[in-house]
Amino acid sequence: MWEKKVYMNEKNTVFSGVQPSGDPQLGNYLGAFKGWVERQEEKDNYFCVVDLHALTVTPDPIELRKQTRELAAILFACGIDPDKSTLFVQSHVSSHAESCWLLNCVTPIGWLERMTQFKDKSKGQERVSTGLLDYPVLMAGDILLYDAQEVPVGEDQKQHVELARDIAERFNRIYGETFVIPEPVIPEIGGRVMGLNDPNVKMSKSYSHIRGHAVRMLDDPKEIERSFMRAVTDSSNEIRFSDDPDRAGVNNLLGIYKVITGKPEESVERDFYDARGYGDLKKAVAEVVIEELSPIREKYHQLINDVEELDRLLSIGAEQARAISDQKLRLMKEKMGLIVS
Ligand code: ATP
Ligand code: LTN
Repeated sequence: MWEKKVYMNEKNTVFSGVQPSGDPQLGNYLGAFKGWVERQEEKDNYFCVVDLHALTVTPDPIELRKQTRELAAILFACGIDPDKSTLFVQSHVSSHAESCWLLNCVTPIGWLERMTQFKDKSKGQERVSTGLLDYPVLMAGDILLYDAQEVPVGEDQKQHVELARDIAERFNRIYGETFVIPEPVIPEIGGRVMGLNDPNVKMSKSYSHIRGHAVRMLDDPKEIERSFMRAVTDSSNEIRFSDDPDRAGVNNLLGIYKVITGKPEESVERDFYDARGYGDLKKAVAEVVIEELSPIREKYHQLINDVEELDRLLSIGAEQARAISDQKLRLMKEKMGLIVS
């Protein structure tokens, strides 16, 4: 009876993180933030601005501090509600960096050298920081400290979540049951928004300074319209979903329209039966994006102009995160044979 009651009241724990590494873009919103907000009620949520991860590529200190606050403000503006979710900055909760060291000691180095992101980011670089190699272990700590069952991420981060599972299993095997084994959750829709200047490359905030690549979440309506009007398409003038790589531009535009309007594909295509060409499609997509992002931009400006309130919200988040993660860190230390005071 007691067990049943606990089970019925229990929500799955969700953990996800985002790096303050550039201007948040439409892909971050559709592939991540929108879903986080929509599912807040159903889950026990931890959302983290992962500033320690951002350090792996040596950002400018002033920019990093600024982008950390901006990203947190954007997340609150999207609708992350401090009464329903814990939103905090990674470096405010010291158990993240500490758990990374402990997990390093059970992670074979070969597991890290095999990571696709590490190989991509280190390719052609003369010097690569140890932090870049160790990035997935810090990420494993983020997830495992909260016993998260679900980790919503884009396709590109699936390998890192799988590594977190391997690390958790190895730790449990060596030291006894300690961690819940997490699952990556990849959104079906909005999973991959592509660059407007090159629809074969994922839209990404670290390229958001490149002209024509991204729609930044804080762009004003004129800029958003301009970006869509310049978007790369093809010469066929056919407004239909397709997996043909030559038609990736139009497919991307239709995908964005579909996620925002929530319409099924047939109905999206029907909306463009009478369109006179790609110009009409681009205008329609720009319109729904502008409508979606405008209230977020307004709320963002209110919050970012009240840094005291923003920092207050973040310190509440950090306190809530500490209450959970400190206990798990203590357990890890005990299991590993450290003297816990
Ligand atoms: P960076 O350029 O710093 O890697 P990014 O824009 O690729 O940044 P991340 O910080 O890696 O974004 O990811 C934050 C979240 O946004 C993740 O869940 C990721 O999967 C999602 N995301 C990022 N870009 C896209 C995209 N183009 N389409 C869908 N989801 C995306
Ligand atoms: N590596 C992730 C960000 C990230 C994360 C996490 C995501 C850091 N820690 C824990 C999920 C869970 C990225 O670049 N998107």
